[in-house]
Amino acid sequence: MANYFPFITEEHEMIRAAARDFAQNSIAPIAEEHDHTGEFPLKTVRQMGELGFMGINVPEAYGGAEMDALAYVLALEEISKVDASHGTIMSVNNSLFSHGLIKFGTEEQKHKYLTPIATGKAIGSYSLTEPMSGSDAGNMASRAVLNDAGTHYIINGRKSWVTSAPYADFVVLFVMTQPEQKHRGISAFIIETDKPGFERGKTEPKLGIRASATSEIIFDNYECPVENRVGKEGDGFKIAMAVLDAGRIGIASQALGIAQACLDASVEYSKVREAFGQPIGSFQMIQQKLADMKCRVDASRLLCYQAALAEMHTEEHGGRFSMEASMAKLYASETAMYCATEAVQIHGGMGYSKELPIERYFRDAKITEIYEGTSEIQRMVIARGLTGLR
Ligand code: COS
Repeated sequence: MANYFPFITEEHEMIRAAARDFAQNSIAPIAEEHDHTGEFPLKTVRQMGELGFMGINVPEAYGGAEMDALAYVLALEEISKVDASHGTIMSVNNSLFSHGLIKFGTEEQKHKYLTPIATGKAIGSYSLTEPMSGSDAGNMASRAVLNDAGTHYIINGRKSWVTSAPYADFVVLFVMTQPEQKHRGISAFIIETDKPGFERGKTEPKLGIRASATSEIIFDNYECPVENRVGKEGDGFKIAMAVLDAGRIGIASQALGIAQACLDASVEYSKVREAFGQPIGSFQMIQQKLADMKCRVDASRLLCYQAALAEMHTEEHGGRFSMEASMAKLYASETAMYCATEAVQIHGGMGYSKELPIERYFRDAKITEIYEGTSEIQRMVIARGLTGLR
């Protein structure tokens, strides 16, 4: 496909091509099996780390590829087009874990934690959600209390829906240090999961992205050294939200990959499947579906590019890109669900069968409308950005 976009450089094309090759050659042959068994694809994840896909924005000094937000969008679309589970694991290491440390971490934290994550030698997680707080992220029950010596925080509580947690070496955790201050009393910490007081709950059986493992994590008098706090006490909510802005661009790219896969499969099928003596692509009702899918996929891609460019702009000029990130995530995730639904319909019985990956795309698409902020939350962020009202 011709590159119409002057902001997509040769370097961008190289990472896109490398991600596409890896996805098609190394992920495609195992995607179905891992979806079926739910087994975490540790081997390919490590290989993605060696190729630089696990720390695309991480500076080279900490083992990353030191590329921009657009490179991340391009690579993540290609990986997710083949398998959204790999896309999920890649996005957590890149944005949810690394972004906050790149922006708010100390030099020591970056060396110690970014390097293994960016090279794929370690798996990262991000933990904000609790059993009783999801969209209302500022309302959490888990606590961190500084000990008398002022050396460690003692952490207690239970966090839920933590992506990659069953395999995570490190977790960026958000808990209350000053509960009376509500969201301004939340602080961020880096957790090492091999220390006493950290436990994992059962791995969640999920509808989609089944090869990406998700579980609760439980803290029982976990001792976290003060040097593992990220930012100042009380900075946690803003760090969590800033990280989610970057993360939402990743989920938008993942959704875009799923949507493109649905469109590609549907175009091919409509050319070879015949009914009433003609390829079904000759029928106007199929043509309408293909045309609408194509317009939405391309519009989603433009919103992803816009969001990445907005992120790159704020890196130089300050400000926020919350609205652009939410627009990309909202539109691309609803497009993924739309395209997956239409792809199943176009494929008919074969779309419903496990013989083709279409039903996997359908199951995988749904989560993109839920995690890292539901579609309802994205609409709220967009409207607040427009009006400035709370
Ligand atoms: N970047 C930096 N700061 C941000 C921010 C962002 N994207 N969004 C909000 N803030 C700041 C605000 O500026 C405000 O600062 P002050 O305390 O100085 O006034 C503070 O954070 C609180 O903001 P706000 O009043 O908008 O917070 P709300 O409680 O209304 O929550 C929503 C805002 C709903 C948008 C937020 O809670 C959210 O995104 N929820 C969804 C969480 C989510 O995605 N969960 C999934 C987790 S990953 S599976």
